[in-house]
Amino acid sequence: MRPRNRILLKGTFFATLLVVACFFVFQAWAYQNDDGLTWYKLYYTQDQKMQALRVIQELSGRAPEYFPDAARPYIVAHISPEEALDYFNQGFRLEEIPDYDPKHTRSLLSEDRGIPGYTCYRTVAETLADAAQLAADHPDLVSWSDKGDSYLKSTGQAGEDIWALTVTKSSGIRKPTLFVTGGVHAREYVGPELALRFAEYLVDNYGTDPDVTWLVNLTNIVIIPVVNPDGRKMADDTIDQILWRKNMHIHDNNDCTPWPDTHYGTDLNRNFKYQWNTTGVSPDVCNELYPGKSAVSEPESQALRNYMLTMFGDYNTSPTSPASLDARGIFIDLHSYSQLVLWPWGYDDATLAPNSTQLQTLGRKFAYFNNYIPKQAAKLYEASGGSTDDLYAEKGIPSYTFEMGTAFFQGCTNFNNTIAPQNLKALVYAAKACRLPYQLPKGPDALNVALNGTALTVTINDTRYNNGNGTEPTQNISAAEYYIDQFPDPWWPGGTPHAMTATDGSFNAKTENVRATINTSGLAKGKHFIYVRGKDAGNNWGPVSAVFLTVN
Ligand code: 0X9
Ligand code: ZN
Repeated sequence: MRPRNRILLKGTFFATLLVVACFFVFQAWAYQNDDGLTWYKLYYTQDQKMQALRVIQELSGRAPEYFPDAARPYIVAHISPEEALDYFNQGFRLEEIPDYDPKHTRSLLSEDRGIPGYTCYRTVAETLADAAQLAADHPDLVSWSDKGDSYLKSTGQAGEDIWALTVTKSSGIRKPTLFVTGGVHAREYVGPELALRFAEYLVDNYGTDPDVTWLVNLTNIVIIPVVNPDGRKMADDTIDQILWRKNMHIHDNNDCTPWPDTHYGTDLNRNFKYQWNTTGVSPDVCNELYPGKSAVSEPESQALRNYMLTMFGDYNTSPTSPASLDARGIFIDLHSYSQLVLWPWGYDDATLAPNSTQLQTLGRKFAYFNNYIPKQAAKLYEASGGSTDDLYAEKGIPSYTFEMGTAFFQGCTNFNNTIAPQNLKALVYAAKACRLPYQLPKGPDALNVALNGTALTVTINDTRYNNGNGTEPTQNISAAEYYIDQFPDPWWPGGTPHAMTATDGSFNAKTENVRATINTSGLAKGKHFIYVRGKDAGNNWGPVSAVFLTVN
């Protein structure tokens, strides 16, 4: 945190006017540029919105940016001491910005979007607006709905709703759920952006990419991009580099000033029910790990918890007995940073989750895609009251934390080139595997699915795990098969499998090229799905990959 000089001017106007005037003169003297102007933040209230817009116009190029969506909205303005006093008298609160760099910011006059200096990340307002637009543009694929209030909203202050995006093709069929959350911790820029890009990737490739198409047809993909919008608005402000983590709930009338060095709020990832307030927490309301007054005390965690408990079946009888291996659904909570894939338990490093072996297999599979280290969450450090422990404890659903990247305010080059593409692949795999998450990850992947006329070729590979923390057992490939339009799933038995053969004549390796010739007689004209999967010698079928077959 760079040092700052924070001066908030408030109090009775007449009593302070003289002091204030002297102060401005001093500040202007201390920080003014050669032109006699000083950089200030002009904070305004919701009631002063129109007034703020007038100031921006009035100052023209001297008010290069503003933050209408910040928890405390403000304008950045380059003004004289006389102007500063004038704005103060008009009701603005002023705070000088000693080392403001105009080159760092987006211009008010342009169409620039994103967090200033980190423009690959949409602000809270942009994220919510773009998600709402995605739903408006694709009503058959996307819905956008309000699942509750943030703390500030629930207490009648500004605040936001907690919004959920569901990507799935409207139909009456049963679907398993992949649930993805981002932005539980305000300062972690990567999560919300990745979550929304995942939704956009699915929508953009629906109908052209065969895997995306069946995934959206047959899966409920539910995404809450910003679980903690109030806190994230604080962290959207890069002039101050406010590394806000928690929500915006002030406890015991303690606002924990001087922030940004300490912060008020509840750590939402310590506020969930299972094992609440047992490990990795602090009773100090100003500590980053303050877990709240009681389990699920915060409106954000209530909204998230109530909603997530409705979207999954119940696959365990208690947190201490293994969930059924037929469980359906996956939960991934996107955080940053540390390049880790983590699974329950998080609260205790001496207790293995009852499905620890299966959680580890899927964790090593995710880590194959993002190249992170897979491990039990509590082996990083013990932390109670996380949402992933809670869902796994309640329902037996495999639940993961991705700790992505290498910084909270992660640079955009790394995000765009590495973090986003790698983690998108992990999320697509999660969408495939959520049909049977305790079984499919043991099986091989079907890759390079290609059709040349009626000649179908595929590579079946059993070796795709990250072995950076223990080695996942792998087996030779033992079979491969394809289905025409009938998706192989225990919910819909009776599809017709067509066996494929090893291109080299025998199934005797961990990676096999396989082939078949598709008999298209009797198929209706138009587009068909060819679904392919492979099996290993441990009798584990892997997830499906698809290709389109067009019959003319
Ligand atoms: O502490 C957290 O809530 C997560 N890390 S973060 O840096 N994003 O704050 C980790 C949660 C995973 N659980 C455990 N380590 N127990
Ligand atoms: Zn986090």
